[in-house]
Amino acid sequence: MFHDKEQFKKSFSRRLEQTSGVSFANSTLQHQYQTLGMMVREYVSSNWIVSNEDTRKGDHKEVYYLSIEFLLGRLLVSSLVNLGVKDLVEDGLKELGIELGNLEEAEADAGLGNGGLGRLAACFLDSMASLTLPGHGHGIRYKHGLFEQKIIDGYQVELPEQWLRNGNVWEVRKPDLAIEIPFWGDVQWIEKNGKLTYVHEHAETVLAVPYDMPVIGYDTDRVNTLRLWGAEPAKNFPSHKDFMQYKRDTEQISEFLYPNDMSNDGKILRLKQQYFLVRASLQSIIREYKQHHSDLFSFHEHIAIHINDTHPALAIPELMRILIDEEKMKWEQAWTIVTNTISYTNHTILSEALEKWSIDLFKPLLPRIFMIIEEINKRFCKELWQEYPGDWDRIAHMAIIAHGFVKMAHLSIVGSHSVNGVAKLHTEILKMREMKNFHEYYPEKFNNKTNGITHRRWLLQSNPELTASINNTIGTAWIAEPERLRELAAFSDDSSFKLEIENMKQLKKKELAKLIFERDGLVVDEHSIFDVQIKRLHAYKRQLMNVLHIMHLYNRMKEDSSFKPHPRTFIFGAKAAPGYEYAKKVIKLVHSVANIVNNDPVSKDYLKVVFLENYRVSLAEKIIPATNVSEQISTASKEASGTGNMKFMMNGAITIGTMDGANVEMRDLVGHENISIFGLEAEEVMHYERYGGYHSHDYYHNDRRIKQVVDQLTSGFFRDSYYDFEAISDSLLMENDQYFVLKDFSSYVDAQEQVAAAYKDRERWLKMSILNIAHSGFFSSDRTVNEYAKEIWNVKAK
Ligand code: HBZ
Repeated sequence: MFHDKEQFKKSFSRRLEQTSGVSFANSTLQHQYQTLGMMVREYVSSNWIVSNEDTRKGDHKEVYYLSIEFLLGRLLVSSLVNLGVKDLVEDGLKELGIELGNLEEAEADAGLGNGGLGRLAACFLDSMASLTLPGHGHGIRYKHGLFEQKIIDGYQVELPEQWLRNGNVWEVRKPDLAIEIPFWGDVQWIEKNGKLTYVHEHAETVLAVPYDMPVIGYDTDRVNTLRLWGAEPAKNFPSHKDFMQYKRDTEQISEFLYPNDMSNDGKILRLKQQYFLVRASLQSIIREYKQHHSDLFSFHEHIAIHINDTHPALAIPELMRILIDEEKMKWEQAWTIVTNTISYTNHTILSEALEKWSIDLFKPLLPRIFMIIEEINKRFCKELWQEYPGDWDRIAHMAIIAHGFVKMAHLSIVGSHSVNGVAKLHTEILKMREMKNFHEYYPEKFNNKTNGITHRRWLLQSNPELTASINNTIGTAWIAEPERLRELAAFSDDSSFKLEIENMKQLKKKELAKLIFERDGLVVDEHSIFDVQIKRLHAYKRQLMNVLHIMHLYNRMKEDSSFKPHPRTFIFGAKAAPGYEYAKKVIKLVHSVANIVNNDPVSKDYLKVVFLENYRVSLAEKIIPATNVSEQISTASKEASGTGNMKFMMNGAITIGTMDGANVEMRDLVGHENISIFGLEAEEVMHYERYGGYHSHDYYHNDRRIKQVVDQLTSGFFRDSYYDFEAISDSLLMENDQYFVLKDFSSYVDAQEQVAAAYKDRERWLKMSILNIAHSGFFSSDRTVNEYAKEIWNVKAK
């Protein structure tokens, strides 16, 4: 069906009419998209079956990646790229009068994640399949992904996201493989055949129904599976309950993705989601495993289970439960299997994000799991007592259950054989600070796996023009071995390659300028510097510092008519968690600054501020290729890695950033002269945090530029929002500027000036840009996933 163009055209038109029930001439984009989607699924189905049967044979180790989020984005074009049929399809459709780009837009983003953590899971799926690793995902099929953001008068408003409105062509519902999940009830110990065993009585049961999606690798027959679980009422619903009420309560479990990245709100529905995911996934993994193994004694030799942050950490007590209660193993034996099966990635050191569950809430919902965690904790504390006799303080700090809470990070460390951070600096901070006690006790468990991104989506698919230039210059071997992008370094002084790089960027900027005009009616100068900060809105990511810098540039222009900066378009995209008031004020501030700067005759030809509403994966794919300057300006030590930074680098943007997360490794690779680094370093930040000594008032009083912009927040300078920015001003002055915005301001301004100077020097800029692309291959998630496979999972490519 995709072998030659004529054949493709024929099957496409025939199927379109068969499946949509309208004539080709009357078909809509949605009909056309659905038809092409179905054709792709059918095309991969035989390879999918072969891969699945291969799994069932059980002659090699498989890995399961458990994640509460998979931020997949759109799948049509990435599937066509990975199958190597994109050009053929694009040409064929064109001859039928259809633009592939329009079909692409007919697909809703699968936005089943908040940000970096969820997108990382999606990149890993792509890499595992492309490397022919037998690796599968398990997650939740949220009916509504991350909320849709509308901006009204500069304020964020959240609407429910509806990605399933037109169905989902990529999924196959498998009701025959549904699994019952019990909540609540009581645990009774009874004697059975002379042995004490437990029964879980009076539980309320929810049905977990799997929806499978094929994960198609690049240039390979391997098709892995992403299994997403949906919650439905079980057959035997509790008789004491009203059915409609019971139905609502069960379906609620997979209704919404929690929109809080970072903050832990301790809600019972969230805990239900976590156990729902874990229990369904483990049952399904073990059910398949048992098709070719009679017992679970060597489970860990055949299966690796990875938990993406602590959200699926209940996999540890749940697997213990299965081995002890169902398989009747001894505790010690079960524990060996569990710890050798599970591995854990930590994504943050921010204390407000660390998950803990109050016992009062946990114990009634998951009575048996709670008992098992108590036992894990008891045994762990006993071990600690032997190692550190009398050191109560240390033991209390390390305990899994303490002060009425279950600490999920502690459970994850104790119950796994590997704990990894997501960039070198982050892993060092984990080892030396945040998890110091655990690192001392289990040094062998800790390791680093610097994050990566799939270069297929983030370069081949989103920037085919740049991809073509690279191919013309160094050939195509880099696609299978992305580190070979380094061969581009030899062309960093080549004037014809420079010209091509310049042209490609210009093309993408033109496309983005058009999009901005269509969305907002705003005309931006295509030849201005496109300076971009796109990521979740957070105090530690310091979008505020970026805005204050824009205000400062504006103030300079107003005061000094000879100051004419190189024209710049500042582009923002960010969702704020719905309950995060500060973040919402920063969004409002971006709009208020835009209002002034974009309209004042003094500044409007030099400075433009754009906020792109409803930032998501598909929008990132359009923004990143068009970017000149990538803003990665978090307070040092706070951003575990960042992955957006890598996408920009791979598309030839120059980074302005702090020594934080993976920025540090980017600088080491590309060289300090090709990246603009500024601000406090992690050690300095942590020193201030521990010992004090930073007083934001000093910076406010001693730097006229700072005083001016901070005063403007509350002085009536923004006529439309007189009281809005008091909280922001307070965070900087009254609350002593927790994220060191004022402290880093001056070095940020200097770094921005250097970036502007570098941009003016065309030769230098293009050389920097080429060298960034050339050194970005390390950040392919293929490298990352290979490291996980070899050093943590012990799984091999097929
Ligand atoms: O994970 C991010 C880190 O902030 C970022 O530095 C890193 O690059 C990325 C991948 O490792 N963390 C998140 O995105 N975290 C969440 O989205 C999140 C979601 C739900 C939570 C907590 C955190 O309950």
